[in-house]
Amino acid sequence: MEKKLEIFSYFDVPGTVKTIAPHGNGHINNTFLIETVNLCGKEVRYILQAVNKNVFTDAVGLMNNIEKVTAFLKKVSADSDPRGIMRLVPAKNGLYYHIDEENTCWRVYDYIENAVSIELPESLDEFYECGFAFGNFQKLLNDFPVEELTETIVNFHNTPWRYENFRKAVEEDLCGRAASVKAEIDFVNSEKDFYSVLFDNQKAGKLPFRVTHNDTKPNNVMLDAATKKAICVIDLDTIMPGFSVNDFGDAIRFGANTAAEDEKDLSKVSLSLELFEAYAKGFLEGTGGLLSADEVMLMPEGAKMMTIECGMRFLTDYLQGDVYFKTHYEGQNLDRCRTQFELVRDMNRKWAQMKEIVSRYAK
Ligand code: ADP
Ligand code: GN1
Ligand code: MG
Repeated sequence: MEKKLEIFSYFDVPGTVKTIAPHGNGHINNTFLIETVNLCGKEVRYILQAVNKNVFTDAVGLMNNIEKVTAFLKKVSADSDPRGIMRLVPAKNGLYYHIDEENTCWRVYDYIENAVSIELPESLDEFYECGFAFGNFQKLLNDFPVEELTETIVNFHNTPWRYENFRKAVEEDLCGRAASVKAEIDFVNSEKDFYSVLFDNQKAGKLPFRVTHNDTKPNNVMLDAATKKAICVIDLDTIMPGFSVNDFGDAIRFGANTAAEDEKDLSKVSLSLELFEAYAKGFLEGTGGLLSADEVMLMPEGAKMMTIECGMRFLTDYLQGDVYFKTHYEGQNLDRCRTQFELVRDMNRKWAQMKEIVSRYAK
């Protein structure tokens, strides 16, 4: 904890640090909750984060994106809740980050008080709220000058590229694991004709690029602890041009699954159509009518795309020796990939119902 204390001292925070503890369930960055007592004796909390440098190779570009996006949101948002937009705490060097001697980029955010982030939603209303928050986020950023954004992870949701990358990982088989996951590899190959569907629609003029969040897990939204109303969209590292339907879909793959992302008992995995609809309603109401009928009709494709893509990414990481996603036990990426593929199978079975639900919302 010594190191974190030193890093925190580079930020412009008056007062004394009381405690530092690891925080949250993110798969990428290292997140810590810092409790301080300010000069008036009041307890003030912060989030200290080390940006994952294996994942984000241009941390400065990433931090510039976050500065620009949060400043833009401040201009366009009518929200009166001060917790509604993430606030970066300035460093003493005049920037909003500190780069340490190992070239790791650190940042500090105000801690969002009296709030919770959820893993699996406990009610339809909670998931509706997450949908509204991400839909509204897309609406607020609609006029953001996209050319000012650095692409923090190139090809992030380019599923055909992800598939090529997966094929390479299978061929290289760095850890000698490919033979033991033949069924999973065969499943990825069996869906190969699907991977270009969104780009095909984009080329046909039916699916525009928008400024999207690209990592819309429910635990990337803070809800008010008492009312469970959405307060703030967090985890702003992957804001880039993308498809609206992927911001819809990534939340479905995580939150409308009836089981946890790493559930071992696959009989527990299924798509809840009730949660699917609650999120769709929230998301579309949040966008305030921004999306075209074509985009709305492609929401099921977004859900399936994000689920199979994420499964493919977990399997690729398993084949490459678990070097990308944080894992807490051996084989966790394989468990994660299996739940995603099981969910895709269930989506295939429920395809007509998913289409029917969104068709009710298409103008
Ligand atoms: P990762 O990129 O690793 O997912 P996140 O930025 O999503 O990292 O942070 C991990 C978790 O920490 C979030 O899911 C949330 O629970 C918590 N968290 C992050 N930032 C804040 C904040 N400013 N206030 C309160 N909780 C936060
Ligand atoms: C990662 O950072 P986190 O935990 O919110 C990942 C997402 C995956 C998700 C799978 C930058 O999200 O793309 O969908 O794990 N983020 C990055 O749970 O790769
Ligand atoms: Mg996160």
